[in-house]
Amino acid sequence: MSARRRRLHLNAFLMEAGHHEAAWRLPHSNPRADFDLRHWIELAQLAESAAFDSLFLADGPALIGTGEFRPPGQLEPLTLLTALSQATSRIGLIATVSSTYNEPYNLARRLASVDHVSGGRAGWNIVTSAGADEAANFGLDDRPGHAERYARADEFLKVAKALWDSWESEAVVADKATGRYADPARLHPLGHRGDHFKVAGPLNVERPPQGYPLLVQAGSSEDGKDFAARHAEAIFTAHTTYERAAAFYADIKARTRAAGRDPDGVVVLPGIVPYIGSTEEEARALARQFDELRVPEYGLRQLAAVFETEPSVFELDAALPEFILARPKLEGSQSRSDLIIELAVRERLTVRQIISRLGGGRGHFEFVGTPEQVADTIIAWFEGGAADGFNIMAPALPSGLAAFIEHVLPILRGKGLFREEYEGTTLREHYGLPVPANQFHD
Ligand SMILES: Cc1cc2nc3c(=O)[nH]c(=O)nc-3n(C[C@H](O)[C@H](O)[C@@H](O)COP(=O)(O)O)c2cc1C
Repeated sequence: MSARRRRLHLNAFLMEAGHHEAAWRLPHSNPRADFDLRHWIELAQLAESAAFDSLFLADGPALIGTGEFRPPGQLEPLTLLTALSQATSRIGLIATVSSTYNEPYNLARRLASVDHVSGGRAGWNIVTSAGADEAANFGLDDRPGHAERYARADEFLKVAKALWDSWESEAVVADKATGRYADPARLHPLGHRGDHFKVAGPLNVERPPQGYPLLVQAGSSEDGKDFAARHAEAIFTAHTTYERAAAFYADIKARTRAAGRDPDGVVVLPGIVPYIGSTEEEARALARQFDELRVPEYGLRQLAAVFETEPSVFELDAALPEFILARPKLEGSQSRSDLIIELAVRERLTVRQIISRLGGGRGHFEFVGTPEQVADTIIAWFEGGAADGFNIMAPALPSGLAAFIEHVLPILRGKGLFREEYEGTTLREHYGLPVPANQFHD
């Protein structure tokens, strides 16, 4: 075992003008940031200047809401990260991509391509897509059920890994003298025939520099945790309290062990939305500024979407309706609906208070305080067994990321908990994770 001190892993989770739903309305925000490549390059270079492990992008193949109250579109993340790979040289590049609305061959190829053009910096945040609106964009009348989506994801991963392995590292000979380009014995067809996919292979992209892109996962239901234990090398997760995060952390490490994998090979990364002020009062004023810009109608619609119901079932000054609390598991996002119910019941929140609490990070942990308090919280979760690092979700971008870098990172570095500069060049190296063995090569 390495005697090296355990270090925090920090991703810059980027989202147009910021994670808060009203970020685009702040005086200094660019409301058109979503499609402005200069904005994304500025953020990527800012995060890389601070030696963050990775950029992280969420995604889904449907409009977010109706667009009435918040920018509803997104650049396609693998395209955006490809562009950003040419404006950076070290930082990892993690894209969220659905296993439900893609085919393994196309997606394995696109991810392998990003890994090649970025020199080994690609990561795939695997999601199964919770929204019913997404299915309607793919020729389906109904969204596939929760268990069905995870069954498909499992087979998807099996096929994608085989495709990435289908070229052995030594497959290309490129011998000009003999005219022999590749060794066919080192190119492996799959002949896969399963419940969801039939894939011949091999891939038409040679084995990526990292073996395969770093496999990240988001989806913290029971099915999601079992899936993560089998496949994920990093997990993005949402928790509103330290206790819930610590329970999740212990659970996921135990499931990973039970799946026959090394629990240290799975990096657990909760999200945190930090509102940073030089005094507590200043931080509270900052958080208030965001909250006052929210349009409650947007929050209500988002809440209704999570609970797969209509906004009209909610009363702003009442608690969540009984039928929401009493319903069996949803077919959409189970962990997020559970999280909101748990938060609402624990803190006895009205609907008005709930949508305010979800405005900054959609259920991720929000923290309002001084740089020292933010750093102390991060350290408490890290050292107390609730996190291996965090997805930093700045409420406004770039200002919130800049504040975190300028005021919080020096404290973490002062305690030896975060790197001063990059020590490796690939995302796997930043995470301290090995290149996976090739299943076709012994
Ligand atoms: C922290 C977190 C982040 C997520 N981010 C996304 C995302 O960016 N895009 C998406 O389609 N689904 C996202 N999901 C939802 C799930 O991947 C999936 O679509 C859902 O059905 C499974 O979540 P569950 O396992 O909690 O039910 C996220 C889930 C979690 C817990």
